[in-house]
Amino acid sequence: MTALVPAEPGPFALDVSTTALVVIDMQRDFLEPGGFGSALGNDVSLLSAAIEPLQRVLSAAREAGMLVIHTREGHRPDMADCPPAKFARGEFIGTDSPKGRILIRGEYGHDIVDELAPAPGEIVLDKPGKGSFYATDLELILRNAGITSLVVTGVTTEVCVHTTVREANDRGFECLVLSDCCGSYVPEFHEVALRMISAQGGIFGWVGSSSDLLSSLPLGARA
Ligand code: C5J
Repeated sequence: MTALVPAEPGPFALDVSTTALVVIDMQRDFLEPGGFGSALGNDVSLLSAAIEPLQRVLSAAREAGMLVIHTREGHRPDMADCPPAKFARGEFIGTDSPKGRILIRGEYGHDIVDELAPAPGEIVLDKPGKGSFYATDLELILRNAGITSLVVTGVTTEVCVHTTVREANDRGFECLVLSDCCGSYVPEFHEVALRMISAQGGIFGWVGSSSDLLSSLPLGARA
Protein backbone atom coordinates (compact mmCIF):
# COMPACT_ATOMS: atom_id res chain seq x y z
CA MET A 1 0.00 0.00 0.00
CA THR A 2 1.27 3.44 -0.92
CA ALA A 3 0.82 6.26 1.59
CA LEU A 4 1.10 9.90 0.60
CA VAL A 5 3.17 11.76 3.18
CA PRO A 6 2.79 15.56 3.19
CA ALA A 7 6.23 16.99 2.41
CA GLU A 8 8.13 19.67 0.53
CA PRO A 9 8.14 20.13 -2.43
CA GLY A 10 5.07 17.85 -2.66
CA PRO A 11 3.61 14.63 -1.25
CA PHE A 12 6.06 11.74 -0.88
CA ALA A 13 4.71 8.38 -2.05
CA LEU A 14 5.75 5.80 0.53
CA ASP A 15 5.32 2.05 0.13
CA VAL A 16 6.55 0.33 3.29
CA SER A 17 7.65 -2.74 1.34
CA THR A 18 10.09 -0.74 -0.80
CA THR A 19 11.16 1.88 1.75
CA ALA A 20 13.89 1.64 4.37
CA LEU A 21 14.29 3.81 7.45
CA VAL A 22 17.90 4.96 7.70
CA VAL A 23 19.03 6.24 11.10
CA ILE A 24 22.34 8.00 10.69
CA ASP A 25 25.05 8.15 13.36
CA MET A 26 22.90 8.54 16.49
CA GLN A 27 26.05 7.64 18.42
CA ARG A 28 27.13 8.67 21.90
CA ASP A 29 30.23 10.27 20.37
CA PHE A 30 28.02 12.82 18.61
CA LEU A 31 25.14 13.17 21.10
CA GLU A 32 26.70 12.93 24.53
CA PRO A 33 29.33 15.02 26.33
CA GLY A 34 32.90 13.75 26.19
CA GLY A 35 32.85 12.43 22.64
CA PHE A 36 33.76 13.69 19.16
CA GLY A 37 31.12 16.41 19.01
CA SER A 38 32.13 18.04 22.26
CA ALA A 39 35.86 17.60 21.54
CA LEU A 40 35.26 19.83 18.52
CA GLY A 41 33.74 22.47 20.80
CA ASN A 42 30.07 21.88 20.03
CA ASP A 43 27.06 22.03 22.33
CA VAL A 44 26.01 18.39 21.94
CA SER A 45 22.69 18.94 23.72
CA LEU A 46 21.43 20.56 20.50
CA LEU A 47 21.17 17.11 18.92
CA SER A 48 19.05 15.48 21.61
CA ALA A 49 15.76 17.01 20.39
CA ALA A 50 15.81 14.49 17.55
CA ILE A 51 15.75 11.48 19.89
CA GLU A 52 12.08 11.46 20.91
CA PRO A 53 10.51 11.90 17.47
CA LEU A 54 12.96 9.37 16.11
CA GLN A 55 11.91 6.86 18.77
CA ARG A 56 8.31 7.22 17.55
CA VAL A 57 9.32 6.82 13.90
CA LEU A 58 11.50 3.83 14.73
CA SER A 59 8.73 2.02 16.54
CA ALA A 60 6.23 2.79 13.76
CA ALA A 61 8.68 1.57 11.12
CA ARG A 62 9.23 -1.64 13.08
CA GLU A 63 5.49 -2.15 13.45
CA ALA A 64 4.97 -1.52 9.73
CA GLY A 65 7.68 -4.06 8.90
CA MET A 66 9.97 -1.56 7.21
CA LEU A 67 13.63 -2.37 6.75
CA VAL A 68 15.58 -0.43 9.39
CA ILE A 69 19.24 0.45 8.95
CA HIS A 70 21.38 2.17 11.59
CA THR A 71 24.72 3.67 10.62
CA ARG A 72 27.73 4.49 12.74
CA GLU A 73 30.63 6.67 11.67
CA GLY A 74 33.97 5.42 12.89
CA HIS A 75 37.15 3.55 12.28
CA ARG A 76 38.99 0.31 12.86
CA PRO A 77 41.02 0.23 16.09
CA ASP A 78 44.23 0.44 14.01
CA MET A 79 42.74 3.40 12.11
CA ALA A 80 43.99 2.00 8.81
CA ASP A 81 40.68 3.15 7.28
CA CYS A 82 40.98 6.75 8.53
CA PRO A 83 42.33 8.93 5.72
CA PRO A 84 45.23 11.12 6.91
CA ALA A 85 43.36 14.15 5.53
CA LYS A 86 40.38 13.36 7.79
CA PHE A 87 42.59 12.75 10.81
CA ALA A 88 44.41 16.03 10.22
CA ARG A 89 41.11 17.90 10.65
CA GLY A 90 39.79 15.70 13.46
CA GLU A 91 42.81 14.83 15.48
CA PHE A 92 40.62 13.66 18.35
CA ILE A 93 39.76 10.52 16.40
CA GLY A 94 41.33 7.56 18.19
CA THR A 95 42.21 9.46 21.35
CA ASP A 96 40.98 8.43 24.79
CA SER A 97 37.79 9.91 26.21
CA PRO A 98 35.56 9.02 29.16
CA LYS A 99 33.59 6.89 26.67
CA GLY A 100 36.59 5.12 25.16
CA ARG A 101 38.66 5.93 22.07
CA ILE A 102 36.77 8.53 20.04
CA LEU A 103 35.00 7.23 16.91
CA ILE A 104 36.65 3.83 17.15
CA ARG A 105 34.56 0.73 16.51
CA GLY A 106 33.88 -1.39 19.57
CA GLU A 107 34.20 1.56 21.98
CA TYR A 108 31.27 2.63 24.15
CA GLY A 109 31.14 6.13 22.67
CA HIS A 110 31.05 4.81 19.12
CA ASP A 111 27.83 2.94 19.76
CA ILE A 112 24.28 4.15 19.34
CA VAL A 113 22.52 5.94 22.23
CA ASP A 114 20.41 3.68 24.46
CA GLU A 115 17.12 5.36 23.46
CA LEU A 116 17.58 4.29 19.84
CA ALA A 117 19.35 0.97 20.33
CA PRO A 118 19.00 -1.29 17.28
CA ALA A 119 16.56 -4.17 17.74
CA PRO A 120 17.89 -7.70 17.24
CA GLY A 121 18.26 -8.39 13.53
CA GLU A 122 18.35 -4.76 12.43
CA ILE A 123 21.23 -3.83 10.19
CA VAL A 124 24.01 -1.78 11.76
CA LEU A 125 26.29 -0.37 9.11
CA ASP A 126 29.75 0.88 10.03
CA LYS A 127 31.05 3.58 7.72
CA PRO A 128 34.41 5.34 7.64
CA GLY A 129 33.11 8.46 5.92
CA LYS A 130 30.29 10.94 6.03
CA GLY A 131 28.21 9.28 3.32
CA SER A 132 26.56 5.97 4.15
CA PHE A 133 27.27 4.58 0.69
CA TYR A 134 31.00 5.32 0.65
CA ALA A 135 33.11 2.20 1.34
CA THR A 136 30.10 0.24 2.65
CA ASP A 137 27.77 -2.44 1.30
CA LEU A 138 24.65 -0.28 1.79
CA GLU A 139 23.70 -0.12 -1.89
CA LEU A 140 23.97 -3.90 -2.24
CA ILE A 141 21.83 -4.41 0.86
CA LEU A 142 19.14 -2.01 -0.39
CA ARG A 143 19.04 -3.46 -3.92
CA ASN A 144 18.87 -7.03 -2.59
CA ALA A 145 15.91 -6.03 -0.40
CA GLY A 146 14.09 -4.32 -3.28
CA ILE A 147 14.32 -0.92 -1.64
CA THR A 148 13.77 2.13 -3.85
CA SER A 149 13.02 4.83 -1.25
CA LEU A 150 14.60 5.93 2.00
CA VAL A 151 13.28 7.78 5.03
CA VAL A 152 16.42 9.49 6.25
CA THR A 153 17.01 10.64 9.84
CA GLY A 154 19.92 11.26 12.18
CA VAL A 155 22.86 13.57 12.69
CA THR A 156 24.21 15.84 11.62
CA THR A 157 21.82 17.32 9.09
CA GLU A 158 24.37 19.14 6.98
CA VAL A 159 27.15 16.56 7.22
CA CYS A 160 26.34 12.84 7.28
CA VAL A 161 22.62 13.17 6.56
CA HIS A 162 23.21 15.49 3.62
CA THR A 163 26.08 13.47 2.18
CA THR A 164 24.01 10.29 2.39
CA VAL A 165 21.00 11.90 0.72
CA ARG A 166 23.17 13.19 -2.11
CA GLU A 167 24.76 9.77 -2.59
CA ALA A 168 21.34 8.08 -2.52
CA ASN A 169 19.84 10.57 -4.95
CA ASP A 170 22.62 9.96 -7.47
CA ARG A 171 21.95 6.23 -7.19
CA GLY A 172 18.26 6.69 -7.96
CA PHE A 173 16.82 6.27 -4.46
CA GLU A 174 14.03 8.66 -3.45
CA CYS A 175 14.68 10.21 -0.05
CA LEU A 176 12.29 11.71 2.48
CA VAL A 177 14.23 13.53 5.19
CA LEU A 178 12.37 14.03 8.50
CA SER A 179 13.26 17.50 9.72
CA ASP A 180 12.57 16.94 13.44
CA CYS A 181 14.42 13.61 13.41
CA CYS A 182 17.66 15.27 12.30
CA GLY A 183 19.86 17.73 14.12
CA SER A 184 22.91 19.93 13.86
CA TYR A 185 25.27 21.66 16.27
CA VAL A 186 24.54 24.78 14.20
CA PRO A 187 20.77 25.36 13.97
CA GLU A 188 21.19 27.62 10.95
CA PHE A 189 22.98 24.83 9.06
CA HIS A 190 20.12 22.45 9.89
CA GLU A 191 17.54 24.84 8.41
CA VAL A 192 19.54 25.65 5.29
CA ALA A 193 20.54 22.02 4.69
CA LEU A 194 16.88 20.99 4.73
CA ARG A 195 15.95 23.79 2.37
CA MET A 196 18.70 22.70 -0.01
CA ILE A 197 17.21 19.21 -0.22
CA SER A 198 13.67 20.17 -1.21
CA ALA A 199 14.51 23.31 -3.23
CA GLN A 200 14.34 23.40 -7.01
CA GLY A 201 11.51 20.89 -7.19
CA GLY A 202 13.22 18.49 -4.76
CA ILE A 203 16.70 18.55 -6.23
CA PHE A 204 17.94 15.98 -3.69
CA GLY A 205 14.63 14.75 -2.26
CA TRP A 206 11.72 15.60 0.02
CA VAL A 207 11.51 17.09 3.52
CA GLY A 208 8.69 16.27 5.92
CA SER A 209 8.07 15.83 9.63
CA SER A 210 7.73 12.79 11.87
CA SER A 211 4.08 13.62 12.62
CA ASP A 212 3.22 13.77 8.93
CA LEU A 213 4.91 10.43 8.37
CA LEU A 214 3.25 8.82 11.40
CA SER A 215 -0.23 9.97 10.46
CA SER A 216 0.24 8.69 6.90
CA LEU A 217 1.53 5.21 7.67
CA PRO A 218 -0.86 2.23 7.60
CA LEU A 219 -3.05 2.14 10.75
CA GLY A 220 -1.15 -0.55 12.62
CA ALA A 221 2.03 1.48 12.26
CA ARG A 222 0.83 4.68 13.87
CA ALA A 223 2.45 5.85 17.09
C1 C5J B 1 30.15 14.62 11.58
C2 C5J B 1 28.22 13.23 11.17
N1 C5J B 1 29.41 15.71 11.76
N2 C5J B 1 27.70 12.07 11.54
N3 C5J B 1 29.55 13.42 11.38
O1 C5J B 1 31.35 14.70 11.63
O2 C5J B 1 27.53 14.11 10.71
